[in-house]
Amino acid sequence: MGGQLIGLQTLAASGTETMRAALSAGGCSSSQCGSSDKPDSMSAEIWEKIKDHPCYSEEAHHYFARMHVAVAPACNIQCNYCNRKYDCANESRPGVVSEKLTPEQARRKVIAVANEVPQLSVLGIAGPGDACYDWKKTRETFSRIADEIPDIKLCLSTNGLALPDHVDEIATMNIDHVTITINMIDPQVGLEIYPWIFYKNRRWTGLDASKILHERQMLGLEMLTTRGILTKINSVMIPGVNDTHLAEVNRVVKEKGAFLHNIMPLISDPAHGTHYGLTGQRGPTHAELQALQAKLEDGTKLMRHCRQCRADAVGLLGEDRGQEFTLTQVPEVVSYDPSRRADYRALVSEMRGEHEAARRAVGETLADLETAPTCLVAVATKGGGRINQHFGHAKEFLVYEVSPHGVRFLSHRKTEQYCEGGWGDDASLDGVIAALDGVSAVLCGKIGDCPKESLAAAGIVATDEYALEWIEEGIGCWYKQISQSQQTRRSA
Ligand code: CLF
Ligand code: SF4
Repeated sequence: MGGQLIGLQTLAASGTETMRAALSAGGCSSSQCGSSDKPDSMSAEIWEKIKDHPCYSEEAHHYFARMHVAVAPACNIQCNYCNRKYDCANESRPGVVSEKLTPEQARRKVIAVANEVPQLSVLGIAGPGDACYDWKKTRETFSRIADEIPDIKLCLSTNGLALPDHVDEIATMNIDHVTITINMIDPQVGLEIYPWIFYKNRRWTGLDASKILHERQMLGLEMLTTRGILTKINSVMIPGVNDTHLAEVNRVVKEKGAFLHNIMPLISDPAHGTHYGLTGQRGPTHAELQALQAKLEDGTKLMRHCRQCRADAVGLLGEDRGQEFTLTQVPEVVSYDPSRRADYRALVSEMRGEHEAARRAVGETLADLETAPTCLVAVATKGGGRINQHFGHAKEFLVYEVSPHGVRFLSHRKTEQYCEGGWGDDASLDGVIAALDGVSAVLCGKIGDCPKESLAAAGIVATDEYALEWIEEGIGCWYKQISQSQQTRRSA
């Protein structure tokens, strides 16, 4: 195996033929089935809505990109994990300040990105502030952009308080995806999260505030469900405040038709100056988050690939190209050229058919390994569904669970990049090893002997033997190989 490693970013900058050749490299060619294949668990109509949305479909996040524009900074509630100097922590990573734009500046920026980033499929408004409270700016931004790029998906995130006032317009504007942050369905729990809200021209505190917010969130969710708009519920997991309560939240939002539930860990830091940061409220550990996700397995479908991205993020979920598209770098006059996005989509449509076929084939192969134990495998990828990133360049690893039941995405683990400017840094490698706790193997596009030996000493197999293969295919082959060699050793 081996060969040149090609990321989607490179592909996107290439001509159509180069894109085709590179996207095809290393893949399974046993099937010609198309991307219209939908999972058995959903209708064709829903699949059509989510198949290009990187947040609503885990599969789509390998191929498609989102961008956010921060156009609606006003907010009508106070959350204890926010101090308003930073992005809205209901959707984005706290402690980050995004570039605020007018609707016209946002239009220019989105067109500039759409011309350069063919993976772009979704435009989101996700703070700072509340997209529904600052509705005029949200509406103007979406309508300007939808006029010029009609196939871009519009997506917004809200705390829900002002949502019911705008659901009818949301429906007529073809906004197919709405995120509501719901941290509680019991106003008593809300008392510890929301010190006040601003509603009907006055400020409400205490249980009244919490009750109003809860009722408005439930009403908004029901109204969206009735209109067939897909909803994602974000819940910030706050240990000792709502962590045990979130199972109940999951049950209720499922009942009310939510499509997806995204449990986000509270990120709390005194430097952020938030109430929780200053009072020492901790966020959940990785293990606590995973334990809760495991408990919710049978409830509303869970989102596990959220990156808590910036309110001005641009690119695939694991990357952020926002700094390449700050307002000063965007031309004063821009005109949209749809050709590269169209070419890219046509190619992805072909390739994800192959990917799906490879996934199915892996499932069938693994089913024979009845007695093999479940393992966690980490993968370094630049996108496209392939094992295609150099170990030393990875800033995150995707972690999959593999067993005779198949290969299943579990989570991502962020880490410091080990290799900068051609040199590996031992301190960073210790961090990478710590981030890979519990993982049996790392599959990557390339890895040197030195990190490979250190990983082996920590009990982690690292290999580039599956470079450029589909992620599930590579993991399946590795698993089959080690399971069979273990079996041979046992019977010898
Ligand atoms: Fe943006 Fe949110 Fe739409 Fe996605 S993000 S508004 S649904 S387009 Fe996605 Fe980013 Fe997680 Fe949000 S990874 S923080 S879930
Ligand atoms: Fe901050 Fe968002 Fe909460 Fe408003 S809704 S207080 S911007 S975290």
